[in-house]
Amino acid sequence: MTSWAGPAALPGVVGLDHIGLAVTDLEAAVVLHTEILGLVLRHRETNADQGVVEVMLSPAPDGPGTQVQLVAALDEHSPLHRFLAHRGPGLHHLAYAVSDVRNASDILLRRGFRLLYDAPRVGTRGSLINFVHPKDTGGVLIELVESAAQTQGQG
Ligand code: V0V
Ligand code: CO
Repeated sequence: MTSWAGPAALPGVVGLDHIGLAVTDLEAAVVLHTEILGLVLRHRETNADQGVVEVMLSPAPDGPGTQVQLVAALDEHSPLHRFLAHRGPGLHHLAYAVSDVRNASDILLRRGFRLLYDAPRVGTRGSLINFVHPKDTGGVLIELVESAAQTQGQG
């Protein structure tokens, strides 16, 4: 049976932006996802604030759609380094596209969820991001992403 969001549900979730995979060997993971699985490499970026090198790939040749984000630790201080040491490579986070990351974070905070940052930080391609603690969301690290286009009022 279809369940519709109630009035207290999070507003402005506009899509599943990406699925984050923690990897130890970024170049091997890129080869797997492009040469074997046939995804298209769309973007590569180092995010020192997040302690990661990340690569965005898309299964759709004619548009980005939901993407796969490969994330590798930049150094041993990275949260990714800790994750890989404890749990090994694998699914790391789910990123929902939201129309307003501050608003979404505030609403979740008021409902008792732990947000990792007091204010959004910069994510891939100039997006604004925050995370909900995995212990509050059934063991899944949830990222909220407001794309740069949305921030600039273009989308
Ligand atoms: C840790 N835990 C996770 C988890 N990371 N559970 C599910 N998914 C994850 N990704 C669990 C871990 O197994 C422990 O459970 C517990 O949480 C505490 O773990 P910990 O090792 O002590 O870790 P903490 O608490 O020091 O740090 C966990 C958090 C940290 C989530 C707070 O990883 C963090 O700050 N993450 C946000 C930043 C991040 O991940 N950036 C990389 C993506 P047990 O064993 O006690 O049951 S960057 C990105 O996506 C970008 C740039 C983008 O998209 O634009
Ligand atoms: Co991400």
